[in-house]
Amino acid sequence: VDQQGRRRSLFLGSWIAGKKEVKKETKLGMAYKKDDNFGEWYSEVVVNSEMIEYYDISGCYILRPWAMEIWELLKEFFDAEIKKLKLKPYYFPLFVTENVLQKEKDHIEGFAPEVAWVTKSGKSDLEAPIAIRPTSETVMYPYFSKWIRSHRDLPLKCNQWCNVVRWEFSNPTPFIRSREFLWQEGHTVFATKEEADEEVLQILELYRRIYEEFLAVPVSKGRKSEMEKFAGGLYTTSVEAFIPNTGRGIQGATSHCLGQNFAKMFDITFENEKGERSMVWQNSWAYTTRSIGVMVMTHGDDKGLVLPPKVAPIQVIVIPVPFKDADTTGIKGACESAVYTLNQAGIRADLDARENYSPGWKYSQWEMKGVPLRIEIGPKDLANKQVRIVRRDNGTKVDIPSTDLVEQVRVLLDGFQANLLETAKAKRDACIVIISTWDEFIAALNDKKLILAPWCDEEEVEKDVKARTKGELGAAKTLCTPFDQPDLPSGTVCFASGKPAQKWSFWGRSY
Ligand code: 87F
Repeated sequence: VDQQGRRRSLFLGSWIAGKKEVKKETKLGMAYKKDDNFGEWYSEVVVNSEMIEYYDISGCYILRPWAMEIWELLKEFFDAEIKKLKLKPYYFPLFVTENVLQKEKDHIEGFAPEVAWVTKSGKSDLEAPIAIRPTSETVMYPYFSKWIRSHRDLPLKCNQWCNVVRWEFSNPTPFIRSREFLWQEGHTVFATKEEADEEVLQILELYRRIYEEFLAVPVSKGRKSEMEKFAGGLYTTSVEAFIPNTGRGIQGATSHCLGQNFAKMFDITFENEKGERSMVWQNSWAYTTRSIGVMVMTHGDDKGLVLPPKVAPIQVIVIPVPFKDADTTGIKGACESAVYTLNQAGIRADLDARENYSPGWKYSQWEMKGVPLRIEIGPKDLANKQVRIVRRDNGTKVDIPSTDLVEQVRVLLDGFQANLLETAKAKRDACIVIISTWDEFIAALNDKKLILAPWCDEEEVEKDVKARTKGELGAAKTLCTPFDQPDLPSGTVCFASGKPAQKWSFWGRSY
């Protein structure tokens, strides 16, 4: 698909009847509808909302302030939380030598095609090619080995915010699958498995909160199957979201217990209290700018983006509505004062005082950008000492006295945030089907459902399901085994093998 061709916006000219002049306004419109052509709709939303600009390297995107400010808000929350857990900030180099990268051989094997290499400086070949980090285990762990000597050096808790490069070949999508992306990667080292186990879940809970409390996206916490876990680790936990329009699951973030595999490979040992050499226990965990894409897909509508207040760079946009011989100065003053009052109360409000656009044009632009609340102040509002507030999620309008501004806006923003999560949860839940047989499984899969199935938990069976569902849309696989398990009556059998079921797992196609 021609990426550039997706950058489509409608240019509409409007004729003001009865007037001599033609009032030319370019209007950003949505050409695609979410339910008709989801892929094109998504590309259009991220571009028209000014989050993304396409770039001339496939799979690479420019993140504009409207996206970066969201990332910064997520970062602010997460960074403060992990600092409470005593994580320290680090920055390791972007580059890694072939030698070191290969140290992780068994686990890097499947990933090798995605590693990007630098082979030249200017016109001359480098002595040896240098890889660009796809993740930083091999960059960091040789130094962990050096820095850790005794139990007094533990735990070591490292986090870095950075970019990574994975040269993907399948269908690049802004935020969701890009060849370079931003993330945080946490790498921690403990003396005991118990400490590592505990942290895996603490971090997973923070990831749940990012999705549910900030992005208003419902997720399931769970454990990955042996096939789907990070092969280098002991076990993998994740938060999993679901996109009803495509019927695909999407991994929101992962928190791994690496066990002692890397400790063996990189010789990370310490002298314990008894003076004996012991192997460390490690974790690693990450979430990425993909989370922004999941949020866009979940809440966006045919008018564009819909932003949860907690991550909206602008929560309230104030628009003056002067018409006829209105007191323009008075209206502008009332707007400025509203913005000031809201800002003083810690609410992200801004004034759109541009004079070369009509109020109507501004309404659609801020709707496109997903701003939760719009405040309109016109002559009538000015006279009545009130403002009109319009909600982006359901379009409802209320007139409120200016004196109640802060209080009412707070109530509306909280309600908005809660409503988005509730609505998304209801839509997600409506897609969940509990099945018990292979035929029901296939029917549900074709119906774009999120499938909860009793499973024998055997790798061979998951392989078999993958093989039997292979096709244009991609194969079905386990998304996770949710921690929240329904009853599993004894005698329940696996939907795919007929063997005794061990657990309920989520299955489906995924991103
Ligand atoms: C792509 C190329 C090379 C994923 C890759 O999940 C290596 C890899 O190791 C690779 N894609 N992975 C697994 C990453 C595991 C782990 N790393 C730290 C995480 C969380 C953060």
